[in-house]
Amino acid sequence: RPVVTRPETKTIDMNSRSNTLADRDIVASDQIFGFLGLGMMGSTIVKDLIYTGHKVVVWNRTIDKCQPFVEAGAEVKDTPMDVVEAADIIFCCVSDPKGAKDLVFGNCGVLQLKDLRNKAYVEMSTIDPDTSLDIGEGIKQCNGRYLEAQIHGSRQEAAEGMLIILAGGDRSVFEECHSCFKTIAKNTFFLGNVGNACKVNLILQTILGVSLVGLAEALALADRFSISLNDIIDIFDLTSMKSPLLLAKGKEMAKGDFNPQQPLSHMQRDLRLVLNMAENLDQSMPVTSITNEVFKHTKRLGYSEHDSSAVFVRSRF
Ligand code: NA7
Repeated sequence: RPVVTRPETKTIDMNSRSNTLADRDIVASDQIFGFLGLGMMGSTIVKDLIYTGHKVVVWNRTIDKCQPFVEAGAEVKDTPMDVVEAADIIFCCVSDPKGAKDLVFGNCGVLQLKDLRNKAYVEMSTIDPDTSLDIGEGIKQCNGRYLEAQIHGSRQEAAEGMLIILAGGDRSVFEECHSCFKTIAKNTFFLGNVGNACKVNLILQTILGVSLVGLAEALALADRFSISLNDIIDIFDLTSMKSPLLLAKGKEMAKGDFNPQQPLSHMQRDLRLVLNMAENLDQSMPVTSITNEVFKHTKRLGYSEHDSSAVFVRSRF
């Protein structure tokens, strides 16, 4: 069993800007935007929203993470419910479906306000379609509007304003979020009803997860033959199989640099959600099942917080 050092905890650099932001010609909406969840993704998004002139009210479970945003001009609230009271459109960006549901249905959660008329709720946390339908229904029952806006991309892509937004639900909310989405994403898709965007996001994650395990196994085999991994990557780059992401992940595997761009725990969470969806449809996904087991095992080895490319470590055993 390898000795695993935890990846360095990064704090957000409030002064960094993506190169593309200045060229985007963003006219900030004058609505007040609430933001629940200041993890790596949430922080990066809120920092850019403030920079492009949006009025932002924030909350995070660990309150210390709010401080840099106060200094940058955001208002901080004590509970999710307080954020909803103060804002017109509320974004949520937390780790998983359970966290996303807690913030809506839990103590001091969004629905404690009871009357959400003139409010809109936008779910950015990666969740499954059923969770999104439940959240959407809860918001609707209190007369609010709901949009799922799944963010596809790594932390680096978030820092560069190059995410892809996959949205489903209330089209008017989608349109009212235009200046926010333009700030953080290179492309935005409206995919119809609630649930559709979650499905598309998880389908894309399936492609990514399966590809990473294939890449890791192939590089581990090369390593057993003592073939230089850098040579394999250079040759791979010349083939029609190459993709920017697989090249980048291959280089990380070769270097053993697993700085979390997309944490391994998030990848395994996504595969679990995919398999639950497939189970409900009796859809057979044998390769995805094995891929999930591989990520699960790598988690047990201590690589939850590392990048998904750390799956290479397990393949080398
Ligand atoms: P991080 O950096 O791991 O941050 C996770 C955030 O979620 C962080 O703000 C956590 O608060 C928050 N969180 C987690 N569970 C809960 C519960 N139960 N209640 C309240 N808040 C919670 O993840 P990322 O920012 O990279 O990713 C966030 C989402 O974007 C994820 O779904 C990705 O797939 C897309 P904490 O600071 O720990 O108190």
